[in-house]
Amino acid sequence: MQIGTTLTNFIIEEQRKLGGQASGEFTGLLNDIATACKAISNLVNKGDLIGILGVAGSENVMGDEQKKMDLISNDIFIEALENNGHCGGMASEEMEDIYELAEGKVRGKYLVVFDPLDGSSNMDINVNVGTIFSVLKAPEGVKNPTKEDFMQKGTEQVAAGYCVYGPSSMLVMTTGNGVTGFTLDQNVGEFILTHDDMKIPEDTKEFAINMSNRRFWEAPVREYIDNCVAGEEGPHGKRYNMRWVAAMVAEVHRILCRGGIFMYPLDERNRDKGGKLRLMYEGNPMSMIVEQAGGAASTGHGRIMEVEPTDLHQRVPVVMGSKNEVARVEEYYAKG
Ligand code: P6P
Repeated sequence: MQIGTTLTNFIIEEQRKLGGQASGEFTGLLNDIATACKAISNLVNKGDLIGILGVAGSENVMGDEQKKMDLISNDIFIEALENNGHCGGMASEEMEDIYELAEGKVRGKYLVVFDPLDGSSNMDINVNVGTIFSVLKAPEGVKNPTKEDFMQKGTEQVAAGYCVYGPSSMLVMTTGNGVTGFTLDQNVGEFILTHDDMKIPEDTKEFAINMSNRRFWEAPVREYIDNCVAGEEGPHGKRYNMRWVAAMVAEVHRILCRGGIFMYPLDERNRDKGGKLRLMYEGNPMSMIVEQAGGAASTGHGRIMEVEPTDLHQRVPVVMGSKNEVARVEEYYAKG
């Protein structure tokens, strides 16, 4: 029986391509992230058998109610990343400030920003949830990074990825040379290469947006979606399908598999906050993945990865997926 290419082997092979310049620290970091995702997958799959559903009785810095698994997943990431000397600091949706490694821990040169369990409200209804991660480099020589050291544009990311926990657990990542997908073999305990060089079709007939917010949308979004719903007779001349899973990881994974467009635009409710989704650990990592797979990732007016961050929990409007459909939405915004 063939084991296949494990994520560990794949990462080591990627390091080997870099020749002698690679220290192995990046390889170690990605393996630490994979270990965290395996541990989270193991718990997510047990659900109520181990009493991990429901709320934790606390809120995160954005005032979102935290689920038990939000906090458990956050702790798993911290433990996986702070003990091996590859990570110099972390930031997470579930922590107000950056996480400074405990005294005595060896600090690596990479900063990791993550949403440990995106879409966690789906846990209680047994629907997809996921982990999103973004890897930045700490400024040269910085051993005790500050929040300012995390304030890097999405174009500075050295790696990004997600793990979607669904019928199977899949880790999808990029280090800047395309997008690769690995499926977790629960019995072997390894992520196995199953999706080499994932590409997003340039066109699509499938959109993902929370339609219940239509009355809050700006005019360009309302016009674009109304014209999608108009079908073949409408100005887009095609019949669209709609999906909404309420977990960005699941929407983006579907788009990587078969194309589509995912939108969480600015609306009347979230305008003063700058949007709903967060730039550093949702918008930027998913934008790197989508662009590396040949798609586009826009605020509606320009690349998400060009947005200059000023806060760990800064929000950003999101329009990402099949590049010709994203361009169509940008035309609606440009028309005003
Ligand atoms: P709504 C999950 O809470 C999340 O941050 C994204 O993963 C998801 O796409 C979106 O919010 C869902 O938002 O308004 O439909 O609950």
